[in-house]
Amino acid sequence: MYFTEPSMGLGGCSKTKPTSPPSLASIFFLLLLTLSNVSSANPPPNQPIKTIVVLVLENRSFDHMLGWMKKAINPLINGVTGDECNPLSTNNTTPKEESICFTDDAEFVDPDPGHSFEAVEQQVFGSSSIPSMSGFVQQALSLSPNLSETVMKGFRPQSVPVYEALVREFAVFDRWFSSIPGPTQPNRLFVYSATSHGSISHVKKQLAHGYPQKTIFDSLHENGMDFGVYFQNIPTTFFYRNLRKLKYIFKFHQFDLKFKKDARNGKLPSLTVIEPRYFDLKGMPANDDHPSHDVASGQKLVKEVYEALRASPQWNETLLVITYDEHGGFYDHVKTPYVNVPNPDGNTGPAPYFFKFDRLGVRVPTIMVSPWIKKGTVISGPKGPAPNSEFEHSSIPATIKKMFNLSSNFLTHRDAWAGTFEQVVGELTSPRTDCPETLPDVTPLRTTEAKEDSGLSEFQGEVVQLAAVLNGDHFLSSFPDEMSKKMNVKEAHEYARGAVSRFIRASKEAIKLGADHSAIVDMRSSLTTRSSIHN
Ligand SMILES: *[C@@H]1O[C@H](CO)[C@@H](O)[C@H](O)[C@H]1NC(C)=O
Ligand SMILES: *[C@@H]1O[C@H](CO)[C@@H](O)[C@H](O)[C@H]1NC(C)=O
Ligand SMILES: *[C@@H]1O[C@H](CO)[C@@H](O)[C@H](O)[C@H]1NC(C)=O
Ligand SMILES: *[C@@H]1O[C@H](CO)[C@@H](O)[C@H](O)[C@H]1NC(C)=O
Ligand SMILES: CC(=O)N[C@H]1CO[C@H](CO)[C@@H](O)[C@@H]1O
Repeated sequence: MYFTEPSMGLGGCSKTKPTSPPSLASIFFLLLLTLSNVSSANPPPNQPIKTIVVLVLENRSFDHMLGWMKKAINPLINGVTGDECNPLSTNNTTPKEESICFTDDAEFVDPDPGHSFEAVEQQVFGSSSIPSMSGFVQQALSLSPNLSETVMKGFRPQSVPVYEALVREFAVFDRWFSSIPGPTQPNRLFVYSATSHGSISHVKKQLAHGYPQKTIFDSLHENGMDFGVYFQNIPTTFFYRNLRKLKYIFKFHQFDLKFKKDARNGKLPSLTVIEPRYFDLKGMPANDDHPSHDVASGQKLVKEVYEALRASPQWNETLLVITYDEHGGFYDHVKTPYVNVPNPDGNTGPAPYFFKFDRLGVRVPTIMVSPWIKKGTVISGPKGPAPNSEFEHSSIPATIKKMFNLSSNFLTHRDAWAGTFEQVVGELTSPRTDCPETLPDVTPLRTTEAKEDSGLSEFQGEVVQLAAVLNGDHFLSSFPDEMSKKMNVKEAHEYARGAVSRFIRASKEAIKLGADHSAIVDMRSSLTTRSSIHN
């Protein structure tokens, strides 16, 4: 916070040694900065939104979460009827009767359906050469007999009562796709950078080292606008290397300590990112919706976030975006776009697929909330900018750029192409006053306790490796694999929490010592005590 970009013409100040708490001089300085922002970012006059809040949950398809809302809530929603079926095998020799159709009895799901690049390829294409959405059952069957039914189940609206209320009251997007037909990490990278920098899978080394591409956070910063990441276990936004820089360290806040407080005090930044809990603990269950985590915990998180925003003095200027990184292996009936989707940045995926990033992933649930949204809104495809533009995760940076009139360039060809959603708040002439103050209570779907002594999922393993890099433990010989193999969920949570707070503390120290704002603190393993700073 105390340092500014040399590009803003205030470079000399980055050498001043700030004190903590902020001195009068630095407060004055912040004021100056705020004033100078007015000229650097010019929000279009008739655009009411000043704060965009983004919450990305994990691994569920649109039909799985919201498909049945067509029947129960709004026939305009492109959901399911129950006539959507997948054959046990997509080869022509299997008789038609041998198929599984979509049902409404989704419950607590364990284990986790397939959603790697290969698995999604099979789900989307089956045995045809264009997307047929016919291979979900076959792919699930190849993992376990029970899973084939699991992937063909959707939640009854009353099982996800918070979404039921939000879909009735606000907007549902029924044509929003994940950015690539693959797993979590590359899709998450698209959300704030419109590319995965060539990754189609979880590339552990690159994740731990941090991805190099520019992010929408950097664009906001260039335009003198603020952002904040409210995290629960560990900010996965640290997978972008830039976000580890000293200049951004004050943007990271513990959700439990700060989110409600900042909402209450009207202090939420222009882009507010909420990261769910990725570790499932007794009394503190994971709320990222990832199987086997209970979606009821995700519903509770959404309720908590909504109610805090609804009560905030910023409510009338806020747009909340809730989406899912990818479909998690669950069936969806909408064919994935595969023609003329632009490659973001010239990168292609690795052998054997050499994926050109020229088609999108499976449709995911997206809900938007704001008092500027008409009750019961359903939004399908976007209106441009290209004739074949679609909503996908890159729509988030694209819309932030547009709504906040950022002068920075698009991040890649993909956000330049992705549909923008500012029209969702463009229909009313004044904010609604009838939005509910509270959302329904949620009862857990899972009847057992969290298994905090179980081994880590792939994603949790990556989070531990990120923590190891932050903590300087990646130089140890046990890195990367052994370390996360030995830990159970509870230990991993404690390790990650310790690493993050140590990294943030050391970064703040480095700032006090006058380190360059674009440096990243390089911790030594806690076995040694010193840390160093490098660019
Ligand atoms: C957007 O910003 C540009 C400067 O980058 C400015 O010329 C323009 O007037 C702004 N547009 C609106 C609608 O405020
Ligand atoms: C087609 O699928 C059936 C059932 O899974 C299997 O028994 C059969 O071998 C397959 N045939 C071919 C040609 O792949
Ligand atoms: C499959 O379902 C049956 C009956 O519901 C259960 O007994 C069995 O443990 C399940 N198998 C797996 C691999 O989940
Ligand atoms: C939001 O706008 C409505 C309508 O103008 C007004 O009644 C309400 O008090 C405003 N709420 C806040 C928190 O400013
Ligand atoms: C949080 C979490 O567990 N996410 C999962 C989502 O799916 C990927 C694979 O695509 C898993 O590796 C992650 O564990």
